[in-house]
Amino acid sequence: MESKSFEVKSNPELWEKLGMDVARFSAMPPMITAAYQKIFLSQKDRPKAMAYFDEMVSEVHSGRIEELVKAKEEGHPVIGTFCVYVPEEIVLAGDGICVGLCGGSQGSIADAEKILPRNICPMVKSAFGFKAGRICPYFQVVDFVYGETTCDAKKKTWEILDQYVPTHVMEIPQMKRERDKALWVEEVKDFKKAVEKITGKEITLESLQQATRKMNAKRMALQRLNALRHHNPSPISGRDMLLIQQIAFYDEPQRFTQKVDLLCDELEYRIRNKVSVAPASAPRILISGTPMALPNWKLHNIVESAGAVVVNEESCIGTRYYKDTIEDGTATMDDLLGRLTDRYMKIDCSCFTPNEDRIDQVIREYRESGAQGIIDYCLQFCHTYNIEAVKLRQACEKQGIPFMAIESDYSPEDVGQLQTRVEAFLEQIQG
Ligand code: BJ8
Repeated sequence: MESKSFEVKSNPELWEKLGMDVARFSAMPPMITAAYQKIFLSQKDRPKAMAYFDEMVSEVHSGRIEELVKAKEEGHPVIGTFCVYVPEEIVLAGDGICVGLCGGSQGSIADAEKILPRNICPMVKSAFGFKAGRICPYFQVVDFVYGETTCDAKKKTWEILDQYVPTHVMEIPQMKRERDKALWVEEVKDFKKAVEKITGKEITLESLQQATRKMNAKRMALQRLNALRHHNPSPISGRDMLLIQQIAFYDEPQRFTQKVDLLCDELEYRIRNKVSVAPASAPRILISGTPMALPNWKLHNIVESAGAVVVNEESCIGTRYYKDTIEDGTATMDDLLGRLTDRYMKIDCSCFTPNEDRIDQVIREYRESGAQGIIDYCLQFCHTYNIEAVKLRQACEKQGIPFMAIESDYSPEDVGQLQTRVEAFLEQIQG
C-alpha cells in the first residue's frame, strides 16, 4: 500500500454509541497512522499480500468494530481475553467471538495510573487504562471479559476491572502435575458454562469439534508462515510478522487463516525467485519473552532499523500461540475437553514452575529459525520473565548462543539507549 494513501479510519458516531470518550480517542487514529507509515509502509519489497493486513490496521477502530457490533446484534457474544490460556475454541463453539484485549500503548497508561500503582507491568496498565478512560472500542463492545491468574498484577487488577466491565477469572495452576490438570479441566468447564450462559445455547460435541478444527487450521497456517519466514534471506520482515501475529487476536479466524495461507503462497514464490526483504548477510535475531501487544512495535523497529532481521518471536504474540494444536478424531465431550486442556498445558509461560520446557523451546526455535542471537524482551515489573531470563542466559552460555536481555516499557524514553545496546549486540554477532 502507498504510504500516503494509508489511514487508520475513524468512526466518531460509532464510538459515541459505544460510550467512548470520543474527544480523546479521536487523537489515536492519526497517531497510529503516522507510526504505521513510518515503521511499516516505509519498508521496501514487502509481500503484496500484506495489503490485507494493512487494511486490517486501517479498519482496526472502524470496520472491524462495525463487524463486532453487527455480530452482537445477531446474537453472537463478544468475549474479551488477556491471555492465550483462555481457550478460544470454547468461545467459537458457543457461536461467540473472542478478542484479545492486552494493551500495548503508552496512550492509556496515565488513565491507569490514576487508579492502579505505577510500578506494575505496562501491559496490565495499558489494558486497564483503555477501559478506565473509555478509549478502546473493543473494551466497549465486549459482553464480558475473562481474565486469569497467571501473574499477580493481572489477577489483582481483574478485581478492580470488574467494577467497570463484568470480569470472570480462570484459575491457572502454576505447576503441571496430574492434580493441576484435574483442576484446569474444571476451570475449562466453568468457562464453557459462562459462555453457554450468555448465549443461552449448549455447546455440543459437534460444535466444539468444529471450533477445534477452525482453530487448528488457524494455528497451522501460522506455523506454515513462521516456517517460511525462517528462510535465509528472509522473504518477510520481522515487523510484518509481528503485525500479523497481533492481528490474529482481533480478526475473524476463518478469514484470517485464508489470508495467511495466501501470504504463505506468495512467500513460497518469493523464496523460489529469491525475493527477500534483507540480504542473506543481515544478522538474524530471535526475540523471546513477554508478549508485544498492538501497537507495541518498539523493539522490532529498533532491531530492523539497525540492519538486522527478526526471524522468530518466542512469545504469546508469537509461537506460543500456535505451536500446538488439539488432537482431532473421535471423542466424547470429556475426551475433547481433556485434549483441549492438554494442548493449553503445553504453553510454557514463565508463570509456571519448573519451566524447563520453555528454555528447551527457545533453544529449539533458535536452531530452527537460523537465528544468530537471542534478545530476551521483558516488560518492566514482570518478575517471572525477568527471573527466567537468568536460566535462559545460562542455557545460551552453555551452548555458545549470543544472548542479551532487555527490560523496557512503552515510553519512548529508552529508545536511544536500546538502539545503542542493540547495535553493540549486532556487532558482537557479526564478529
Ligand atoms: S501465557 S505470557 S499471555 S500470562 S508481561 S501481564 S505475565 S507482568 S502477559 Fe502472558 Fe498468558 Fe503468560 Fe502468555 Fe503479567 Fe508479565 Fe505483564 Fe504478562
